[in-house]
Amino acid sequence: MTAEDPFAHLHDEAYADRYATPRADRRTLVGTFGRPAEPVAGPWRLTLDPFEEGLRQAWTAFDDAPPTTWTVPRDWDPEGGTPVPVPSCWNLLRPEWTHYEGAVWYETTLDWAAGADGERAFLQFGAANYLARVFLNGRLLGVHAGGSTPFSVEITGTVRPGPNRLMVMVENRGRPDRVPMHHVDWFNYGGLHRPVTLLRVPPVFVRDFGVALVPDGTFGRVRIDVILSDPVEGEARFACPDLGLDVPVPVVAGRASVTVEARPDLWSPDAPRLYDVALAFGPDLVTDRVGLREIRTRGTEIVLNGRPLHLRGVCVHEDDVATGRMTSEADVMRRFAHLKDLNGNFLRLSHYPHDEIVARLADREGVLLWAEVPVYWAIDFANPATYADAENQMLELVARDRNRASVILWGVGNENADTDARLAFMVGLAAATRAADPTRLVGAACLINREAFRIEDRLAAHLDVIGLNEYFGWYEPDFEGLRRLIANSSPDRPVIVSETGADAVVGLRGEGRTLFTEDWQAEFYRRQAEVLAGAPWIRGLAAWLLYDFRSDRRQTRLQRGFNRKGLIAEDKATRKRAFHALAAIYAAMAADPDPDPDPGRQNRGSVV
Ligand code: GCB
Repeated sequence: MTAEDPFAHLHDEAYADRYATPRADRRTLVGTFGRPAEPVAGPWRLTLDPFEEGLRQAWTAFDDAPPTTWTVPRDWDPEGGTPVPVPSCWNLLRPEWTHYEGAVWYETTLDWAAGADGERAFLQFGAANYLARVFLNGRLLGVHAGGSTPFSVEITGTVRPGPNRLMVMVENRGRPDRVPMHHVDWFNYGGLHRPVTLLRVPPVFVRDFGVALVPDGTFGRVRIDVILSDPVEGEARFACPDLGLDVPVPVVAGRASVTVEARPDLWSPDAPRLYDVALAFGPDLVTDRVGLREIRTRGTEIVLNGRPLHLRGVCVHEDDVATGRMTSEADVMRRFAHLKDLNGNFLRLSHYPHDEIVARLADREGVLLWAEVPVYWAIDFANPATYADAENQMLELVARDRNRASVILWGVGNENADTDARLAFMVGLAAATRAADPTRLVGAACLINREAFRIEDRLAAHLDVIGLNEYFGWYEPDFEGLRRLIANSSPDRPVIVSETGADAVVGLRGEGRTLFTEDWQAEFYRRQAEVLAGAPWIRGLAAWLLYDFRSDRRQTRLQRGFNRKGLIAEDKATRKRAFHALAAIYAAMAADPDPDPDPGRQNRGSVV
């Protein structure tokens, strides 16, 4: 488009090509690590832009001039936007926005006061669903894909003292090439649903800082990994006062890895011991609070700190009737309290990365976590761009949560048909995940052969833990298939039932297998538990799921836009009968957690 031809943009369908770079991805992600993060508090305004006129017409180049001074008409001005809070999901802010999927513009003024000489500054976004383009003073600073992981853009050099115009375009269309694709069983909330903050750092700074127990069975070595912003040489210093550690860390070409001897109290759900750690490089100082533990498999067992572990869990979506995907500490602590009342020790964070505070609080509270990326159902496995997106989301998640002891397993996929393209995709993703983080297990929710009734998925050979999603007794009328599946399967590695469940409407009662009744949902869990007890290689259960959640696939008079498999209704308060049934099952499991240990195991320790 030129200034001379106000109509050229109407005929330019390649308009988005001008806004494809620079990418904001895992390479540009800056860990906060205890540095003060200033909230970009707004006020923010939001404008819906279903046709992406903002890109077509370059709204980002507009100045603040009032309409009385315009020489040509405009289709956007900052005053036209609706004041909105950030973070938030736009769907819940106005009734007419509930089902809006498309582009919006967030706009605010960033007031800037320069800091120390040479200081660099970054804007950090906790998450933006799905595609975000960040413009400061009309300049595109970064494009990020993926709705649930953090990203940063550097504003040094673009930001000026005084007011700066910050515009963020967020677009959340369901598309077949995205991760997830358009067809999912949850609600596609849009927007800046996690905090936006400003981070100031020295000219050369610590981008990434990992601290983990070396998983070699000795429980006596701690590895420290550091990545700096620039390929410099020098020496960093690592300290952990409670372990008596204060050691030099030589940096070569901006990277460092050292292993030190230490005898930490190991982190576990019963004793979630955390240590304060710090790393200094020049004027930069980063800190964290980490648990040190070892998670591995041994035959068909999952082993935490050398002791077999049985996972008593429940899946949970990040969904709230009032705030959508936006979460809070109180919401997370309520989840943990419900898990405790279920006599559980494990949450599967379905089906995408949840807010960073979840794993931080789980570290503190001693909750075990399965964290995953939304490689869900029939995503475009043959598309290299889709793979790159999935891998980037996974590596951003790993970078964000690598120091969280509570995260024991990375989930690389959920219920994906076993095609060649999917196998290549998932094997690559599992390998990339392991390479980025050798201190956790890699798993996925796998498939069942529904004719031969056995666990059969070529991906299983590439995983540490096989996830099994099964709904015998709900989508299938009885449990016979599950009995056969158990009799016909002899996996050589641990299996977790990564989902099983039944819908129930609060207060609906009935005899026998009357679907959607609280009675059948409760009985379903009792029968499931009986049958699953016959499989010694099943090392955990993640019931589907803690709370009812919004899903537009669910439109019967009983569902009314909600998946009703919650043990608790969407009010996050009303417990269904199945809640108590599962609590009793888990109480019994906790009392006798490992009735049939792996026969190959030599020394049986006590069970966590
Ligand atoms: C599944 C999916 C989960 C669904 C659930 C259901 O297997 O993994 O996302 O919500 O079943 O309720 O059908």
